[in-house]
Amino acid sequence: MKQYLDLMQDIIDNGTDRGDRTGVGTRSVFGRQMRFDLSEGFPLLTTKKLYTRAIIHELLWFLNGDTNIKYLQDNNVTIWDEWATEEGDLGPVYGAQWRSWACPDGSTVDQIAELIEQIKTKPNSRRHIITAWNPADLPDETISPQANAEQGKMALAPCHCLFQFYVADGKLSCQLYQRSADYFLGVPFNIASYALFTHMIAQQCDLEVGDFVHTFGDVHLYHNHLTDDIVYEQLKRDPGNRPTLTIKRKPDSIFDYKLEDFEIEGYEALPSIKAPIAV
Ligand code: THF
Repeated sequence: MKQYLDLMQDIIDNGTDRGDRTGVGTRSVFGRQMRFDLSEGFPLLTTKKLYTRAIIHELLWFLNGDTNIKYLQDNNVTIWDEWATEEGDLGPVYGAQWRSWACPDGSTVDQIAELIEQIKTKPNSRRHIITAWNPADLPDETISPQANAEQGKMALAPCHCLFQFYVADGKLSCQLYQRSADYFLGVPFNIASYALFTHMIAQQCDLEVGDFVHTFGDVHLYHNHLTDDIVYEQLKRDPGNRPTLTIKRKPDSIFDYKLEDFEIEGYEALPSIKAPIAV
C-alpha cells in the first residue's frame, strides 16, 4: 500500500510539531484522503505484519453493541485495555452509539440495523450514515478515561466518528471521517476494519464491494514513533501484493458473523514493528 507510505512521508515533510492530550506530542497535518478500490484486494498493510484477529474481534465486538473489554480479553485482544475501568468498562463508546444511541424520550436507535434496511430498500439514499459522535456522552478531558467511564461518559472521544455508504453500479462504497488518527499504530487497523465492514455489509445487501475512502482531520505521527526503528524503518520497506478476503458463508444478519467466517489469503507481510501506544 504505497498510499499509506506516501501519506506517512507527507506528515514528516509537511507536519507541524504540536502538543496533544496524551502529553506525548505529535507531528500532524490536517485534512488528507486515501482511496482503496476493494475489488483490487483487501487493504491490509504488508510493510509490517498486522494482527488480523484483533481487528476482526474488535469489529464483531462493536457490532454486538458491547462496550466492556471482557469479550476482547477472553479472545486475547488487548488493544482497549489501557482505557477501561477495573470492571472493564469504557462507557458509551462505539458499540453503544452504533447499536443503542439514546434518544431524549428514553428510546434507542439501532443505527446499524437501520443502515442495512435502508441500503436494501433505498440504495440511492444519501443518508446511509452512522455517527459515533454523540456530544451528550463526550468525555471531560481534564479527568482520566476511567473516571469518565465511571461517570457514564465515553472513556475516549470517538476517533473514527462518522461514516457513510454509497451504492452505484451494484457496488457498495464507504467513506470514513476520522477526526484524529494515530498514523503508525491505529490507521492500519482502521483501514482493515472499515474494509472488512464494507465487505460484510455488501454481502448482506447482495452488492459487490466498491471503494473505501478514508478521510482524515488531524492525522499525526507521535514523536516517540519518529525513530529509526519505527517510522523510518517502515518507510524503507517496499509494499507487497494485497491479500484477498473470503467470507466463507452468508450469516443470517450483520450481527451473526464469527471470526471463523473470514479467511485472508496471500498475506505476505514483513515483520511486525513494535511501538508504544499513547494513552
Ligand atoms: N489511542 C491511540 N493513541 N492510538 C490509537 O490508534 C487508538 N485507537 C483505539 C483507541 N485509542 C487509541 C485503540 N486501537 C493498537 C492498535 C489499535 C488500537 C490500540 C492499540 C496497537 O498497539 N497495535 C499494535 C499491537 C497490536 C497487538 O498485537 O495487540 C500493533 O503493532 O499494531 C484507534 O482506533
